[in-house]
Amino acid sequence: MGLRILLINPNRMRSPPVIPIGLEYLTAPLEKQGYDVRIVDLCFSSSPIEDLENYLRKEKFDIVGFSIRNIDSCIYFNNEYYLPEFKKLIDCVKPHKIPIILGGAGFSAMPNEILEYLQADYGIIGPGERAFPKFLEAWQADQLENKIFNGWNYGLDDDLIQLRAKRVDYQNYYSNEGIIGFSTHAGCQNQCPYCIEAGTRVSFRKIPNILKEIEHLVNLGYTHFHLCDSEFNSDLNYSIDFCNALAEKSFPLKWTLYMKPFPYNEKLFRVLHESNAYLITLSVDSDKITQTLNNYSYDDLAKIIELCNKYKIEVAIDLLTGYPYETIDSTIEILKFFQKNRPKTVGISFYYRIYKNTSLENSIKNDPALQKKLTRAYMEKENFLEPIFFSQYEQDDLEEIIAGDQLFRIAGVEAGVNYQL
Ligand code: B12
Ligand code: SF4
Repeated sequence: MGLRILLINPNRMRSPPVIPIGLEYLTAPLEKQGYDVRIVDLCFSSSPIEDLENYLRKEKFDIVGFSIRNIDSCIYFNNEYYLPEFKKLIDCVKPHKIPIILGGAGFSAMPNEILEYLQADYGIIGPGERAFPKFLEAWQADQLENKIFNGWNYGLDDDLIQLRAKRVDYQNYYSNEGIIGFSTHAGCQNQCPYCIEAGTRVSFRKIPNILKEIEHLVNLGYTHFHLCDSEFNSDLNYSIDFCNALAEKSFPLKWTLYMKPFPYNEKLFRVLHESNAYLITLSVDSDKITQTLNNYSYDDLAKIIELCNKYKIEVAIDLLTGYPYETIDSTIEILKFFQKNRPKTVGISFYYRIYKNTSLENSIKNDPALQKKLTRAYMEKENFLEPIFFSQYEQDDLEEIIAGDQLFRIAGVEAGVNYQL
């Protein structure tokens, strides 16, 4: 037997709870290498530190991995910052002198800063299916060049068939309004200037393998799914092929997905409908520069809403507005547009969470006028871990424009995600 690996899900955010599929997806490639893998899921634990300590006392491990999915809740109103809670869990592992490795979407956003803050030993950014086994090989051979391994260089292992739901108690999630995730690809080539995923290398899973994964879950009785791609439509042909293949299977399921406004065509919406997609969350910016960078315009938004109506798919807009140098007229224009071209809902965010190594960070760094519109003081050696947002509006400004129209809701003021609408 090879190494004994403990993978920990410290994510206790439960509105809604999210199955740690990142850790599940790592299990198969690690086991393929002969490693012994355990998952400890602390999501529903009422005393996570105690539970983790008990687990560590019971068994011996060669390396412990933490999945850092969320740094914080990313929304200004009622913001929650999770790293201090994770630090306490990491501190429990320290006395056992077991090396600690970090990974996950949150970790990948600011790996150096998080590694230092949490005082962990190593980290992998981006997808881990290929990178984690490579890391372990180099680690055991004492050939590591850096503490941080770049998983984007390795991509996904498209030969894997992920037969999941063995090591995580799905019932707990299902009965608390959590739904089952699956992914078709990783990465996004769009250029949203505030986004930690912008420009990440795209790699795809093989469609027949995804269908086997879904079939396995459906056979276990799970029928409600959330796509876990950054945005579904990175490659139009692939998206259409996936929907066609899923529709052909006629599984008794429904699914919801994130999409960006480009690329698309009518066929995409037809096959989405045929494959039982019932809700699209569409990421939209009112800022025209960002729209142009990502190849779409108001015409595309109008067409997408029309096609969703035609094919009976609900559309929920995730709207970001008030980007640096954008004017209030631009915000009014988009809100008026949605009043006329009505989707199911429009969630409005006008506070931009700032992350290191994004264009937004660069703009803020170079313009003291923008620094005056931050939600906390901009420190000389700002590391952006403790949540910091840019906003040029007050809630009242937006409420005035919305004027009580129930179509709109301000993100974070009320809890809930789109599929719970
Ligand atoms: C789909 C999604 C959702 C869905 C999840 C549906 C579901 N049932 O699973 C919903 C809508 C529910 C959701 C909610 C939220 N989300 Co969300 N979500 C995503 C999204 C698009 C995909 C996440 C995912 O599952 N990916 C697929 C899996 C396989 O990948 P993964 O978890 O990253 O794991 C891989 C690697 O990271 C790595 N890895 C993971 N763990 C580990 C551990 C080790 C040791 C190693 C070596 C490697 C490793 O290997 C894995 C396999 O390749 C990401 C963006 C993104 N593209 O990552 C945002 C994202 C994770 N979400 C985010 C946020 C903020 C939230 C919310 C807090 C929003 C809110 N305020 O309500 C909630 C949190 C809910 C919760 N309980 O945690 C942010 C986190 C940013 C941050 N500040 O940290 C992200 C990054 C989006 C963004 N760009 O801002 N989300
Ligand atoms: S399209 Fe979505 S995932 Fe891609 S860069 Fe923009 S916000 Fe990020």
